[in-house]
Amino acid sequence: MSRLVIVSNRVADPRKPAAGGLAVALGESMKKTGALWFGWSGEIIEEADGGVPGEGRLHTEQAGNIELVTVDLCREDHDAYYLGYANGVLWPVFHYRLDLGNYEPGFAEGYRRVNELFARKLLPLLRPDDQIWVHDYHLIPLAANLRAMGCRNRMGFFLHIPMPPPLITATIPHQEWLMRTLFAYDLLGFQSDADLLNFSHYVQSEAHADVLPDGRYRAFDRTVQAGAFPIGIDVDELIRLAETKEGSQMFKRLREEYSRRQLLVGVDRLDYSKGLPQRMRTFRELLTRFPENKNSATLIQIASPSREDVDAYTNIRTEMEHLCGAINGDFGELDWMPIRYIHRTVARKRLPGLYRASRVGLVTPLRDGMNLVAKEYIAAQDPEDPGVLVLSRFAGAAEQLKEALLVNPYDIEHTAKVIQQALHMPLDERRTRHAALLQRIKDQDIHWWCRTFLDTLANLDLPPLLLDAK
Ligand code: GDG
Repeated sequence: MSRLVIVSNRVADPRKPAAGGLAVALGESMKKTGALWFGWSGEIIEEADGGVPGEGRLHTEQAGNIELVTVDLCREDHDAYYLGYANGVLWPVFHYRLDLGNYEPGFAEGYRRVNELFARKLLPLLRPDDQIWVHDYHLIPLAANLRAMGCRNRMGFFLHIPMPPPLITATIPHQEWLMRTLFAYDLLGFQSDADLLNFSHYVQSEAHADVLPDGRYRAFDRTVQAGAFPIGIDVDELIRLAETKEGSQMFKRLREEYSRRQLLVGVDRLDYSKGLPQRMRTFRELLTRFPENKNSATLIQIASPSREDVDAYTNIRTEMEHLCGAINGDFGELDWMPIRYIHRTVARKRLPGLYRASRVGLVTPLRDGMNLVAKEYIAAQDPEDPGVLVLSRFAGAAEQLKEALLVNPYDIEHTAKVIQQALHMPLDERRTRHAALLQRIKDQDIHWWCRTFLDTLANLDLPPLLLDAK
């Protein structure tokens, strides 16, 4: 069995409780074969302390049979690669926010430099039969760098965020180069069929790629397989967490506190892609249009701090504080506030109880690769008395979760009506919808996702051409 090599911007020890679902799931795959996990250490070396662009010290740590190898970045590289090109250009544009793209000269160069640095540091650690799985928009050109250095291993790439339509992609500075580098992989994974279709349109219209009879794409003297692999969650872990002492205590406390009221919940990173200001305006519309919700419907919104050194994130924080303050000021009573807004990260073990106590889960991003909160909300429900998921049709999850109430989050009036419908949905209908949703997220959970991607990569019938890659 070949060894698995994971490359992602950040690396987590899968044995530690703070590690997210992805780290745990990848950890399980890695444990089977032994593995190497490579990425940025999270350390930034200032110029005054010897940080040099394109250079970085390696750190190695053993976590069971998984080797964690990380590299430091100097300030200039970090700012251009991570804050600049990855989170100031690719993140907004891939989420259709051309207005938020910050196209400063030097960002693309820093991004290239760090990917080249990663390739240079990783190459000597590779064995000939390793399978390499690269994650996300920070590292798109990594395979091309590795190939240029002579690497012939099987390489797959998974894009966690949406793939936009061709003309949106075309706005990205250096996009021809960037998209061309995707052809250095053997397998490309997207979250949804819509993303796959956008990729397919792009490479056919902009790169004049041929679609081969077996569905692979051929351009730039390379052939690549592409597919939709919707990421899932660890459903069993969520159910287990909901049923732990702490989970059920959280649930009971909230149910008691809100016994005469209806709870709604939102859990998001504070990111402009998540549609939070629109959600707050929709909640205000709900209270105005259906006044019986006053003194009753309460929204708990957790907005965990994220990327606070990027300007657009500071702006959304201010906007949220203003909106929540205004809504609470206009509608609040001495003993009731419509919105409980928490701008902090809440402990993971508290989330399932919170989801379960909430009659409605609001997952209304303006654009989202998948959105795992939608799946966590379903997994945490009591099947006998489940809540209702209100889900944006612009989340990748909407392709799978058709039995949720799907909304257009830009349409505040209509979304408010749908939330009202969710608050009043009869028990029978709630159970039927929930059962179908739960089955789907169980069938396609995080373990299914890892297995399917890695099996596809391992079983690709690679023609000799690929092994002679440039
Ligand atoms: C990217 C893509 C794709 C949130 N607040 C807290 C907290 N969370 C956890 C949630 C969930 C995770 O963070 C967020 O996952 P999402 O999928 O919703 O969104 P992104 O972070 O944007 O992730 C996305 C994903 O990658 C996977 O491919 O689905 O589309 O954008 O697990 O529960 N966890 C804790 N406290 C919080 O306050 N403990």
